[in-house]
Amino acid sequence: MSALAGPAARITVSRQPPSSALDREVWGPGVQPIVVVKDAAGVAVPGAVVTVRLTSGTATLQGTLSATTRTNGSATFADLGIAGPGTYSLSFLTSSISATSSAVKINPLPPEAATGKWDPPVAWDIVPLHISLLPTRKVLAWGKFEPNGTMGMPRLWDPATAPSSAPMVRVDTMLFCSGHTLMADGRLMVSGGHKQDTRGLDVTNIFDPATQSWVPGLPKMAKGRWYPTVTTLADGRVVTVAGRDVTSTVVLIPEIWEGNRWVRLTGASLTLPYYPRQFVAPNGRLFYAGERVKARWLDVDVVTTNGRGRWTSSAGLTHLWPYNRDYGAAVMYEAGKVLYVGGGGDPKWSTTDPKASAPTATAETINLNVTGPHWSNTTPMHFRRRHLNATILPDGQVLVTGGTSGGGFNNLAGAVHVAESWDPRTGQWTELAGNSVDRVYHSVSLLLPDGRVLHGASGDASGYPRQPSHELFHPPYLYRGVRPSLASLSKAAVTYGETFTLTTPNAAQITQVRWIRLGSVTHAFDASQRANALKFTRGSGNLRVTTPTTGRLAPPGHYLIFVLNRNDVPSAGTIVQVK
Ligand SMILES: [Cu+2]
Repeated sequence: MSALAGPAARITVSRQPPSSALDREVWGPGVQPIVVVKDAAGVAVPGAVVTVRLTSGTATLQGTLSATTRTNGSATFADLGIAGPGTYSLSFLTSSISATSSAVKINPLPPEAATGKWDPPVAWDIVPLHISLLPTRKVLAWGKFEPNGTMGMPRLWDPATAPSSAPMVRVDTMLFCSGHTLMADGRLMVSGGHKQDTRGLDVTNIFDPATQSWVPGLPKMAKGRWYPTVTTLADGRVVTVAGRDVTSTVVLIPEIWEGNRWVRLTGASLTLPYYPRQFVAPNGRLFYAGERVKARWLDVDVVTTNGRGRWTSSAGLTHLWPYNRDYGAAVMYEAGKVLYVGGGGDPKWSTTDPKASAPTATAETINLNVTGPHWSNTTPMHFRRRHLNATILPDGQVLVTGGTSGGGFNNLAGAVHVAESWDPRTGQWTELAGNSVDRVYHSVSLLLPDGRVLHGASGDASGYPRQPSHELFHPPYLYRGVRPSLASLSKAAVTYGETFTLTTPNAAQITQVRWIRLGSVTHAFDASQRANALKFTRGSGNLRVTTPTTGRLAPPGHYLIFVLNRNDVPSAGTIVQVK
């Protein structure tokens, strides 16, 4: 067929670029230019390589700057955009013929594209200081007290509605100061609870999002837990570490949920502070990142003369900042890579490690994928913070919100409102817009499926102001023009090392695919969130995405999957389960 066409003699623009767009915006697939190449007799010329450039000006044309004509003589550009405000035309060139597009006006980015934006506070009738995103896309949250001072009851909130009207989900134990995380099957494990301050209950509560109810009659733990951390392991078992029991004694022995009951890991006796910041590592062990100066490994299956379980450490696991990072935040922002940021500053904090008089702005990272891992400094935040929250964003950056720069346990005078984000590619922090409410001790942050971040709560403990509200943060990526859209997944549940199909009209524009595990947050730590960049190949109208090879890299459960373009603009998230 192509042999019938003569040399290219005529080129026309059959679909013009957008009449206006934002600086650096990746134009949507519906306004990417199409050109048609024909020979002198009007016969379509296939296989002609068409290049594009700007006719004038100092701006930069971005994206893939060539396209090849198909059988019908048309060539569709994939991901063009222009960096640099102004008005431009594109020139399409093949052989020695060219065509010029209509004008494209490139508008400067709004300030929010650099700083993001906060919505005004939204009222709750409780302080949502324990908060989890469920696989149903609803949010389960509870505080210490009801407005009338009785025991706090969970609320099941649909983010499309007003939180003050969220229905109560009754539970028979006080879940304040429990530990919680999403389980492999999408239910929420809640370990321990509140007898009174510093005295924990030994109860197990599991919330089933499918039935919107609590599972009754579960076995109890050996010890009460007040301020424990609960982590879902690579094989779906769940381990509860630390906290205080009903006699206010620090619980030394972790317990593991396996076969629907708790088993004590008596070989792993260790004094750890409240809400240890811990993660499943690529070696399958649990990595305790802090707040103690020395990080540690927990092996839940090894058996020693002391019984099952063992803690170990090594020289590189000692933090560079030589003080407790109490109420700092930690995130595993990519498999095996942990950021520990801020914390410290309470001279009365009860551990044997050295204590600083003011919180730190410093941040450290560790890569657990290598042998002999060690902490390294990354750049410090612009503000000292404790009681900060750290949230993994769809673009791979880590958002830090709230906290206080002041020394002492919870220094309201030092409340920090300016948010910051850390880019793992550069190690740099960027100052973002500030929220309006002091959110310090008992504050939370949670990534929502649409890519916004809920920052809420604070207080609800004696002596500190109650903040029964949240504010939504719109990250800068929501102000950089049209977002890619993720139409569908070929399946709702995937296995490890599996390749599945993700349908998106932006397939030709996607440069990253990332999933982030659903969050479950309290006390400046999310025990459930973690992220993986996923490998993929581009097809026509779809991507073939490959899941991590093992639960050690991505513990089983539900993740929000996002696709991103080369301008780091993410789609909204779709929930997928890996098991
Ligand atoms: Cu508390």
